[in-house]
Parts: sequence; structure tokens; C-alpha cells
Amino acid sequence: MNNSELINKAYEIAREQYTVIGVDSDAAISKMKDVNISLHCWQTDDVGGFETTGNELSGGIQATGNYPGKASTIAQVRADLDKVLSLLPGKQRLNLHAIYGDFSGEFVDRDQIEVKHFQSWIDWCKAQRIGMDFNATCFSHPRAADGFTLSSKNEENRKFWVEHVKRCRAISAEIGKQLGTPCVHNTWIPDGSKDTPIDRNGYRILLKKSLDEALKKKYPKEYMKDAVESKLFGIGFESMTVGSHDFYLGYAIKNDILICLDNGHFHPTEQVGDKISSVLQFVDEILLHVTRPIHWDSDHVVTLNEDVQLIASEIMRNDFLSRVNIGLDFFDASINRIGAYVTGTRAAMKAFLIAALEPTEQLIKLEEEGKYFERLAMLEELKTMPFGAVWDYYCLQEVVPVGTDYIEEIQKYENKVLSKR
Ligand code: RNT
Ligand code: ZN
Repeated sequence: MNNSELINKAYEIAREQYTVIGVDSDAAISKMKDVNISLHCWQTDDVGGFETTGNELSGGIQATGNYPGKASTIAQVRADLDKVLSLLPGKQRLNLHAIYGDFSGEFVDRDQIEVKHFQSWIDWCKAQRIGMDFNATCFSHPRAADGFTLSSKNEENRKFWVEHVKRCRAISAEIGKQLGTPCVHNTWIPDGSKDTPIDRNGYRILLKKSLDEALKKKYPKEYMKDAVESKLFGIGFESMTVGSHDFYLGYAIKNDILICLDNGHFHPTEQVGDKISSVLQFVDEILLHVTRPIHWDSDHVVTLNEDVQLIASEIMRNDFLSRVNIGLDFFDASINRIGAYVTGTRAAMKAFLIAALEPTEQLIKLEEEGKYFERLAMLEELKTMPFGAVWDYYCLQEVVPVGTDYIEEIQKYENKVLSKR
């Protein structure tokens, strides 16, 4: 019996087992077509980008490790993304940072970027038939060296960053217009303080002022949507971040924009999965940065853990896919970057498929009847249901490597391409 026969057979049995608990596994698989994950370009090159100035990564984020094979040209990033896309089931999007522009070796400062610097990316996405999201890059720049950007008390610097965000939003609108799917533009700034600051309020007044200026121009929602991303602390920004969760949640609600929830940006016992149904009572949509925080690092490769599972389950339970834009945010330079990319993205996708295989209505019924032992027991039993057989079958249907097969594909890519860089 060849491998695909085995996969089909295992799926037939799994389907019956799911039917017994009232779950339609075929329907679960077909729901996956609405799970569109935005692939963060920055996993290919450790958040480097293609500015000619070669600015060091700053802003309290770090990509540790020195594994060979890092992309150092746009062509290499695209080749890597091609490889990643070929190893993932379903349909993804591209999430690009402003420093990844096609600057053709010329120095173009952040307050000078235009659509033309991103046209080749738009064309690339068009050819791939995928949507594209965008990010202002408010770090890794001399004007961010003192730790402040949009909240800077240096008026020249503050204006510079406002102009950058304005331009990024205009570029985003054009991206969405050309690709026929709205581009989510995310603003994250590192601004904050290593030690106890005095004027927290002063910086937050400035951040609000800058956002008001940068977001003043409105674009049609079919073209672009704004998101703002909070953070608890960064490396060297331990005592205060200007753009805290309270700040941005207030700003997003008041201005009818998206809040970006990065699950590496909260206290360790807070769960983003718990926040989704809270914030969606007050904002239309959210953006997620799915990641795995470990101690100081908010950006380890995603694995199939309980935090990610709760996020996916909350989205699927409530049919929130049309209101939740799913992005990833991890960067690991210590292992094969493409391997990290694919493993992390597949892990996130698995969480969504597991969520789609939940007998939610029955669980709610148990809950409403106060049958909490039964609810707990069901949740435990669900963990050992034959999910793997459904996942394999889904990958087989999508004509992408099944199970561990993608490991070999990545090893081949490493030997043929990455090791030659
Ligand atoms: C940093 C934020 C932010 C960045 C990317 C590169 O802590 O999470 O989203 O990781 O913009
Ligand atoms: Zn993030």
C-alpha cells in the first residue's frame, strides 16, 4: 500500500471517530480555506531589510543566532517565500515591512518612500495570487537611536516618523487597490524607557498627537485598514513602553481602527485567546501576531501550544475569521530559517484545524447545564482524537508534503540553495 492509500484509510477511520462525537471532519477541512495567514517576510533575513545604509536591528527586538543561509537580496527573499508557500496547505498572504522596499541600491530615507519602491512586491503578490499586508518600520534607524519615534520630544524626529507612517499608509492603500484585497497596515513603535521615567503622560500625549496626524487621511476600507500594536516591554525598554495595551486599545476603539494583539506582548499569565471576544465587542476587526514568548523574547517560532490553541479555538468557535486578520511574528536565526518558518506556520494552521474539529455546540450545552466534569473530560478526550489523520489528509488534498515529509524538502533546499549563499 502506498503512502496516500494509508493516509486515506487513516482518514476514513478518523472521520468515523469524529462523527461519533458529532463532528463533521469534511466540514472542518473546508473551513480551512478561510484561514489565511499573513507570512511575515522578516523571518527570511532576521528583520534586516534592503536599505542601503545597513542599519543595525534596534528597538528592543533581537534575532539571535547565526545559522547560514540568510536571505540577503530581494530575489533570495522571494525564492525563500516561494519555497515556504509550496510547503503550506491553504492560501496565505505576504506581510512586508517598509525596509524591504525595492530601492535598487539607492538611499531612500523612510520619509521618502513611495509606491514605486514596492511595485515589484505588489507584482510578485499578483503573480502568486496572494494578498499583501504592510508595516511602517519605526526602528533600526538613526532617528530612533534615542528610543523614541512617534512619541519623540525631538520635534524633527517626531515629524520624520509621522511622515514615514503617512507614506506607509498611502502605499498600503495602493497595495490593496491593486491586489483587490484590503492591505492591513500595522504600526508598532519601540518607544519607551529602560529606567523609571517621569513624564509618561507627556510621551503618551505626543504619541496620540502623532497618530492623529499620521492617520488623518482616510482611505477606503476595501483598500487598507489601520492597526496599532502594543507591547509590554522590550530589551532596553523595560520600565515603560509608551504604546501600552491600554493606550492602543483606547485609541483603536475611539478611532474605529484595528488593534493588533501580539501574544508575546503581555504578562506571561495573560492570554490573547481570552482577549479576542473582549475586544471584538468594541472594535470591528483585529490583527493578530501569532508567536511564542519565552522569557525576554517575544518572538520564538510558533509551536502547537495551549496559548495558540486558545487563540484559534476562540476564533473558530465564534466564526470570527472574517473579523480577525491572522499574522505571524517570529524570527529565529539559530536554525534553518525556512524550516523555522514552515514549522511555525504549519503549527498555527494545525491549531485552527483542531479548533474546527471541536464539537462546540455540545460543549456549550454541557456548560449551560452545569456539567463541568463532563466538559472537562470532553476537552481532555478531544486532545487524543485522531487529529493527525485529518491534518495529513488535508495536506494530501492540498498537494503539499504530508507529515514529516517537508523536513526532507527543506533539507534539499538547504543543500541546493541556502548553503550556497
Ligand atoms: C516587536 C513587534 C513587531 C515586530 C515586527 C518586526 O516586538 O512585535 O511587530 O516584531 O514589526
Ligand atoms: Zn508583533
